[in-house]
Amino acid sequence: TQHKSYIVGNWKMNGTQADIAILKAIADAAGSDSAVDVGICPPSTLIAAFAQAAGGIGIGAQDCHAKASGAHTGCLSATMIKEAGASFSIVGHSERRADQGESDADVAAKAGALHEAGMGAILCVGETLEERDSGNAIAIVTGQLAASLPASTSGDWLSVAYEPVWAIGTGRVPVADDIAAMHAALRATLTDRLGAAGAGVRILYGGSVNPGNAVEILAIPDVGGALVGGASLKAETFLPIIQAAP
Ligand code: G2H
Repeated sequence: TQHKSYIVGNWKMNGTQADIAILKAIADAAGSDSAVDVGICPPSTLIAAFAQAAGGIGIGAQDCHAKASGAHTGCLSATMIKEAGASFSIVGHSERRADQGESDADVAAKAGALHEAGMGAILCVGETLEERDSGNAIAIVTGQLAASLPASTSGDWLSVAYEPVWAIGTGRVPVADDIAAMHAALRATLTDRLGAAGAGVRILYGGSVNPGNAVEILAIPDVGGALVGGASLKAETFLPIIQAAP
């Protein structure tokens, strides 16, 4: 059961109330496109306002805490972002793995919390340039995925994003064969762990996706969509990527 393509914008630490106009432009042009699922993850301060204006666009968070509540200053639980209007969240983005020191176990706990809250998760994995050059990228990234999946998991709420760290915000993208090989290996890990449900999990590619490379990337076997950073911040660059979805 393969789903339709899933194109998600990750706004990272960008965006103010004024940018609801950008969301509306994207929703007007693509929100009723039934051929592709579209999501945007604004900073948490904008989730509620974006959810109100989202039309057919799914609104997600960029992170959530693994616990439901408690003494965790500055953090937000899955049920909090859900109440604000998010239907899913990114977890384990490489910027958080690096900047906040998140481990695979942390990411698995966050994904589990989202599942428990009845939300979707986009679970990010990816190798550094050093790891790519070592020739072990596939073993490293599939190991990361296996260790970042929550223990009791079915398929439907989950997406995976393969984001090579060296391709993020750099304009560099792996060659199509390398993306295809990694996605095939991640698929094998998913079916290994989830059985038949693993076949339906969408595996997104992320890292310097733009209007110029989206058609080629989205046509690669087992690329189920894209997680888009910089190019998702403007309708002029995000819409062509949505339209590039097969
Ligand atoms: C990778 C991606 C979005 P960008 O982080 O998750 O960002 O498209 O800017 O490389």
